[in-house]
Amino acid sequence: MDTKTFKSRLAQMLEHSFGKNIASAESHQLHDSIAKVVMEDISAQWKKSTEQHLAGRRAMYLSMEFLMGRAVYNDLLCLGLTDVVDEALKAEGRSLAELEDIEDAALGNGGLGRLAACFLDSAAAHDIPLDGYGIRYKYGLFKQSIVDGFQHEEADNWTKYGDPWSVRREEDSVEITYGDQKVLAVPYDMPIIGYGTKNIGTLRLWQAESADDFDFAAFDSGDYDGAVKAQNDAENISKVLYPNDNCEAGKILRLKQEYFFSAASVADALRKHKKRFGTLDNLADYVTIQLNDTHPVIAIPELIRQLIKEGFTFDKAFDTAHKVFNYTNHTIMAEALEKWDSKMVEKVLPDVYAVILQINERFYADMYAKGLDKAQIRKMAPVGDGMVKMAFMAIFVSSYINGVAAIHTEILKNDALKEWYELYPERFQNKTNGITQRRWLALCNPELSAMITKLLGNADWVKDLDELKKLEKFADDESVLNEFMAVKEAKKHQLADFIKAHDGKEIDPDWIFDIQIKRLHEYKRQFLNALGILYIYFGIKDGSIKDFTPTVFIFGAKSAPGYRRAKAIIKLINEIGDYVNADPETADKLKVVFVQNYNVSYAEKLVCAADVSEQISTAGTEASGTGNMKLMLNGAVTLGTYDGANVEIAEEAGEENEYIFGARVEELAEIMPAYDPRDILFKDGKIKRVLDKLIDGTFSDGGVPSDQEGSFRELYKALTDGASWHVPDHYYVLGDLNSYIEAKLRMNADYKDRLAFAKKCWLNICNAGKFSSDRTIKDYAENIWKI
Ligand code: GPQ
Repeated sequence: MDTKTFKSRLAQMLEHSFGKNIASAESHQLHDSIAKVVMEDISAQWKKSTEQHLAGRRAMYLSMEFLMGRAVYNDLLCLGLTDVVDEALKAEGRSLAELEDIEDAALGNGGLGRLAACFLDSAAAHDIPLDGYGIRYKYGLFKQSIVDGFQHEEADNWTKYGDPWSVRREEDSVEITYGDQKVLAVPYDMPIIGYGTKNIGTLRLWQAESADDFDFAAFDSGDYDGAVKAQNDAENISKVLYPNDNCEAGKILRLKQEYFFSAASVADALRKHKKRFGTLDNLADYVTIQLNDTHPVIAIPELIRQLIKEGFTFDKAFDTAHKVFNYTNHTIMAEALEKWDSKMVEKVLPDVYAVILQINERFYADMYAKGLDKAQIRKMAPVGDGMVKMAFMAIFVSSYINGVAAIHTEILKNDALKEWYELYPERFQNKTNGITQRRWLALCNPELSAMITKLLGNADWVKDLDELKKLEKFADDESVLNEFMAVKEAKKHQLADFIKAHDGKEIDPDWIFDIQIKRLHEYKRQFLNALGILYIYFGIKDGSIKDFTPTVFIFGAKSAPGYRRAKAIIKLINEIGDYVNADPETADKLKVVFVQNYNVSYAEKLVCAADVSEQISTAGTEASGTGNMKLMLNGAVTLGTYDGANVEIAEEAGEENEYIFGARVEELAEIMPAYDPRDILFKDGKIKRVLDKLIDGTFSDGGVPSDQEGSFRELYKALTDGASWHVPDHYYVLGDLNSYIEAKLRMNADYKDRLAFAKKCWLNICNAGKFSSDRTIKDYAENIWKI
């Protein structure tokens, strides 16, 4: 489409929808009409692609979360329409930048949901027939503001201005049955536009609605509440995203959500397959389903249940399920592995529970046949100890199980799922995560993108990130490094302006930008970063740290609303910020900024402006991480532990171009049993001085009644006594503190040689090719889905 055509169609749409023109429309009206013009434009091609996906073997990605972010810029980029639309708007005194007011589609918590979004993008770009299936939550992840240092949450009504990027497909609705309740699942389809190809994938999100109409009988008899009750109960199922990351929820509503979209998606697959072939016998030849963590594992007994209803025997249905399903594990942390109370599952889903028991029986039969020890069988059984163990059911039935980074998969095989690996070694694979370079470089960093394209002589890297390797020859080219530094500086200025406008805080673009952005979780150790800042602050003040290159420490993180210790850490970071930012003696050396409402759109600004990427989880706890890849791709060095994909980042870019510190997994296995953090606390005066600040009244943890323990004292006790961790300093914060400080100061000193530091950053960019989700998705397609 050329600018003229687009402009006239946009004007028509605005007139038709709102009685406005381009110059007079509100930003959200502009957004709505741009979307509608685009949707109209792609509709024939989308239909064609959908038919093509259905015509051959295809993969379904079942995920409780899809963290899509803002659609408009990405969709225009993928269609090659960015400049066209920008020109059309500018001609009328408007601009694409205005659409920044449009909400993110935040139907996910963090890495797991964002990974799903990157996979859809990569599959679409590379003509892989993959479609996403999830839930159309009315409210996505809460919006965060910081008030007096505390996190406040507000509902995220992301469709408040409508949802022009989705199409409601009433005709594909599915009825879902719970023990005592029937609900309608109505699909809304979002196009996933492939970059540089005609292929358009689909994200199908199910919305819960009442299966029965409004109850007029109840209404007539004066029972107004009763009249809308069924409707409310139904709609509640897709009302809100659970805001927990890496944590099991265990609630009835959550189980209902999981079953809701799993059952609807399975029914959808069967209906389409039957329509085409008239039989379900060859289902597994055409459909493969990837289960994104254990959340959709209930789809396994549900598929078996539906197939039995269609006349399959249990064994035939089980065999089909085995061929169809694969399971991705995203964590080894016990608190995130889903286990459902058997009684609850039986009550909410009686027919599905009956199938689960049959699967369990089959497990016992198979293991007896293999001659496994009885105690061992009991330990591994999908049902036992009064619980349904979703990960065990997934591994027992699926064809393939994968971890999300090399070190994570090794831990699964040798430790967390050792018995399962010994039983089925051929089922285990690694698929190191990736990110899409379309959003995380081309879209968010046009300045660096243009430079890369100019040096390479083409933009092939947008679909083949390994092309970046060719940039290594410029690693000693001063003019190239200077140009890179100028780009980085420009991105730092842009971020500083945005933070000023959005958070009211001033930062100096000439300083080092040291950034930690991710969910707030104890294992991710924002606490370590906070203590490190205090350590350095005191060091600068007492003169033991000299020539410190001025640094702004930037945090962005949401805490689960009920996660008290994580919330205490947010408050602590803000207290430390207020304290050190107010000290004139260090005012030209360090500053702490916690930005509000960190989300995909904010991430797009932050990753481009970072000099240092903080990836400091306790070794063995972060399955992969993907933020680490986004920051690397935009030319930041990693200050990180030997954990998750950091290991592979250091391997690709060279360890000399990162700052790796801290105890490794094998070391921790030796250290932890006898670890006593008080040995460090009472022997190391500098660490004690930092920790004392938590309990000496310097910081306020906020109006806690005097008979209760303050939340900072609770953090202190977690490090020394263990408190609810049972083990003191479970995440080895104090144990890694000195090595963290050493790495940080070394990095800080290295930064002074700007050219040498830029070379490290550059080599990170050159070697980021492996971390494209294009590579990951092709590996899934080839080695798991066999597409
Ligand atoms: N992850 Cl289990 C989440 O974001 N949420 C979860 O509930 C679980 C895992 C993350 C994991 O922590 C990261 O290390 C991964 O990079 C990411 O999944 C994608 O695999």
